[in-house]
Amino acid sequence: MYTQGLDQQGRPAAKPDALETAEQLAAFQQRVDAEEKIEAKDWMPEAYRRTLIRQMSQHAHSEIIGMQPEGNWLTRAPSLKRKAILLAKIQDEAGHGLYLYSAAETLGVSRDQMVADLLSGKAKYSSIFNYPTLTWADIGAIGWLVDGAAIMNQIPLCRCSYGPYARAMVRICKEESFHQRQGYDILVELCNGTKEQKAMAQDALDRWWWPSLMMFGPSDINSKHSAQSMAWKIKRFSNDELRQKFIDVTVPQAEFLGLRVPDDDLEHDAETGHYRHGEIDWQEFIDVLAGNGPCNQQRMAKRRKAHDDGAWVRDAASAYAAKQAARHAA
Ligand code: FAQ
Repeated sequence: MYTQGLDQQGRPAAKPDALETAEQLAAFQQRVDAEEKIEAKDWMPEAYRRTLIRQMSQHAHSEIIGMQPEGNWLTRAPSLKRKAILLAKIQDEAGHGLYLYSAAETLGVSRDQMVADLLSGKAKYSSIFNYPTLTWADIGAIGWLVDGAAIMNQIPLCRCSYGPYARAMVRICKEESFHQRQGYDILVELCNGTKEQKAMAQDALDRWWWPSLMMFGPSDINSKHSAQSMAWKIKRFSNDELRQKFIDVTVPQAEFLGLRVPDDDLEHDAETGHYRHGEIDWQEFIDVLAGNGPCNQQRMAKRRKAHDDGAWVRDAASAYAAKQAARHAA
């Protein structure tokens, strides 16, 4: 299907930006500045559409790939209650992926195309999901830190200028907030448990702390999209601002657990009220984005296999839809 503004593959058409007049761009910016929501059928600059498709599809892919590290512990959760909770959380992540694919489809790109871009390696997903879950405490750390970072980044997205994305984020944030608490609850229990359980919690924090800080993206000076995305009110805060908010909220939570944040340079600045933190290893971030993290290959191989294994379901659904359509036409 050919949708206006898109090519036949469902990608934003290579419509030269030069065809967009200064008046159109100014009127668009005025609407954004006035905090009006931009809706699917409204005129928008092609670069705005492309930016949203990139960010929203990356976000959706992250939710889908993000099920894998937790799925690893479904059969080994320490109790039936923990298993049921984890299963519900993972199902929520799948749901978030689906809302986000649907919201991105309102921009004209097809879900098939977005999935093809993930499977071919063209589209990214969050760096954090390329790290392994070695112990049960990692499931606690994912909820506490990864969902915690996700919430910090995503609450402002509820006020994103693009209506369908902003509305999808409202429900997602409510669910993420529940996820964050279940992760913290796992760690509270471990930290109040045996010496070995507490050591397991500390080890999880040691391994997940820095990758969680990297979730917010490159530092502001290296963030190529931030300035434009903030002008368009897709992003409301810069990567470094959100990272700082996350650190300020999370360090006291670690102290409550009796755990040590693995950063020798971490220091509370009484004057600013913020924590100063040590240097992030950006080379590690670049390596993970380049496909060389500990689990990149495994994550993509599993995703491709799941996609191939599901081909019969898609075929059956299409055949059924065609039969229904034919019956309807007759
Ligand atoms: N990983 O110029 P910027 C979750 C890329 S959901 C990989 O700063 P931008 C729920 C970026 O795409 C987690 N790539 O880019 C859950 C760009 O590359 P490109 C996902 C990254 O877009 C919990 C380049 O670097 N959340 O956790 C990362 O303005 C538990 C330059 O960066 C979202 O996606 C990264 N960490 O800001 C699920 C939220 N950071 O495309 C399961 C929505 C940057 O030019 C279990 N997204 N890159 O080749 C955003 O807010 C933004 O896209 C940022 C990046 C903040 C991630």
